[in-house]
Amino acid sequence: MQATIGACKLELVIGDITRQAADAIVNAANSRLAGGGGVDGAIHRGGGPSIMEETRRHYPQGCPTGDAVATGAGKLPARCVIHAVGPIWKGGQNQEESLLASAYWRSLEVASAQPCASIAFPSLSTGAYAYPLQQAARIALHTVATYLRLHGQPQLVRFVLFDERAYEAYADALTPILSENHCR
Ligand code: AR6
Repeated sequence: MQATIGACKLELVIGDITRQAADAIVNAANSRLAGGGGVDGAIHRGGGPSIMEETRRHYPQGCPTGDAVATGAGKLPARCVIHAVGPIWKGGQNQEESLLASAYWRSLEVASAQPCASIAFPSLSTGAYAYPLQQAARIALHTVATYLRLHGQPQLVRFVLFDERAYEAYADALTPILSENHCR
C-alpha cells in the first residue's frame, strides 16, 4: 500500500527491516542503546559489532525516550542506522503518545540532517514495549504524514511491518490519511 504526500512517497510493506537498502533504517532501541531482542537484536546481528562500537563511542549516555541518534550500518545494506527510543506502554497515561510521536519525528529530523532520501521504519514500541498496535499505527502514520507535508522530505518513507497483523493495522490507519486533501 502506498500514499503520495506532495513529492514524497509513504509505503507499507511486509518484511525484515535489516534487508532494506534504504539510506537509513530505524532501530527500535532502548534508552541505554544496550542492544536487545526484536529489531534491535536483528540489526546488531546483521550489522556486526561496529554499530555497538559507534553507539558506545558517540553516545555513552544513551538516548532519551522519544529521541533518536544515528550511526553507520556496518554490514547491513542500508547506509546508516537511526536508533530511536519509543516509550514502554504503561497504560497510556504516561505521555506514551507524545513520546512515540517524538521518536518518529526525531528520527526524521536526524535522517534529514544526514541527509537521507529514503528511510525505513519498523513499528516502534509494539513488540517488547507492548504499545497497542492500532494506536501505535495511527500515531506513527499521522506523525510521518505531518512531517512530510511540512518538510517535503525524505522522498521515501517505508514502514516495514513484520507480519500480516501489523500490516493490516497500518493499512487501516493509512486509509483516513489517504482521504485527506494533500494525499492521493
Ligand atoms: N523487521 C521488522 N520488524 C520487526 C523485526 C524485523 N527484523 N523484528 C521484530 N519486528 P521490538 P519495541 C517487529 O520488540 O517494542 C528490544 O529488546 C515486531 O514484531 O523490536 O520498540 C530493544 O533493545 C514489533 O511489531 O521493539 C528494546 O529494549 C516491532 O518490530 C525493546 O526491545 C517492534 O518490536 C524495544 O521494544
